[in-house]
Amino acid sequence: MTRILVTGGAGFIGSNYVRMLLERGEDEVLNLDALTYAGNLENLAEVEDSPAYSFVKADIRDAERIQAIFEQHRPEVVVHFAAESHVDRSVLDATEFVQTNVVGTQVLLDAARRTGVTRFVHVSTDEVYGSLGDTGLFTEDSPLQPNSPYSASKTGSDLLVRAAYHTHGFDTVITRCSNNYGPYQFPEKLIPLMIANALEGKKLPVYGDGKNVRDWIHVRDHCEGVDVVRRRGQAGEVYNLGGNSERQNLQVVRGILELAGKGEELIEYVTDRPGHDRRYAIDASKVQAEFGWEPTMTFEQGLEETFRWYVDHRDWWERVRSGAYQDYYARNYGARLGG
Ligand code: NAD
Ligand code: TDX
Repeated sequence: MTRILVTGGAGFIGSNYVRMLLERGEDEVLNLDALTYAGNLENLAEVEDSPAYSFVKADIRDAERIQAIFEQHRPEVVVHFAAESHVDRSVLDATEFVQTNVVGTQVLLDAARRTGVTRFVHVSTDEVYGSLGDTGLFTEDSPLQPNSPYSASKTGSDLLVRAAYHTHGFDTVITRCSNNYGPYQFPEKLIPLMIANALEGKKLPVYGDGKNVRDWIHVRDHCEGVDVVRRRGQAGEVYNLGGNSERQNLQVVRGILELAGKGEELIEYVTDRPGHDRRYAIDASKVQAEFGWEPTMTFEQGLEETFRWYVDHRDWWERVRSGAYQDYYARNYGARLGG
């Protein structure tokens, strides 16, 4: 059994990853999460009674507290998901992005190195590479050209992880994945937002011309990819993970409307996101060649499964949509959406 400390395990991808580890039953999991607006322990209700699971509420920006937790629990491996993750929020205010994504990552690296952690897995994103034109794919050697405060802060954290390896010989690996979707995704990201709005008969706010392209991957495939890199990745290396499923936003939105049995009149074109990256697409051939990992779910299969999940878990997303989230929704879309 490996003692794995997962940061951000109450969020979307982190909770899917924790569930996967506990269902497999090979490791002990300590979930460290500050429970921001995006962190919800309900996501782990099915597995929280497992004897191999424990939770600690802590903020990765708090160096003293983080050091004490590492000294007490002595994790062997860290898998670092915790982050401010939504691009639109970073456009409105980048402060928390710099504090959590950059400063928080350095706090974790320091505590992990000082307490003898043997491997640090940093979960990054394809957005660090910037934007593509109509052709080509991001490889691990593509230049880092982030365009949003979110992606710039993720790039900052990637570079600090890289520096910990090169300067201190600390064992780190970095994964860079494309857009995730699936159960427990906070309904501010494209797919769950559009599903929830379609189910409620609300307008579906499409930014710009709707022709921006994302490479979609089901969260379970991403979690498998992170785990293969945790077990088999080489120290100091970066591994791209992608879904081989490029879709224009409008294709995604139309697919959701079809599943919901609703018409295109619900689509509303709204002012574009400032600095909106046009296209992301990932070349994941390195991880495929070295470890045989590849995504297993087609986008159409995954979207339908995800749609059903949101239909069956309406109480979950209605609860998370209340309160603080509503304030953000009004700030981001208030002036953009008519009626
Ligand atoms: P999320 O916003 O759903 O979850 C983030 C989690 O981190 C939450 O549980 C939150 O409470 C926690 N957190 C935030 N600030 C914290 C702090 N200061 N201290 C401790 N915990 C804190 O995010 P997600 O979509 O699950 O993304 C997880 C990771 O994967 C992020 O690092 C993100 O950059 C990366 N990633 C996401 C995607 C995607 O499509 N969602 C794609 C590639 C990479
Ligand atoms: O209301 C919307 N309307 C719209 O047209 C929203 C929320 C999004 N969009 C567009 C913007 C993007 O082109 O949909 C696309 C996807 O948007 P998001 O779901 O916000 O994802 P993205 O900006 O691509 O970033 C995501 O993928 C990389 C995650 O949020 C990041 O955490 C991850 O690193």
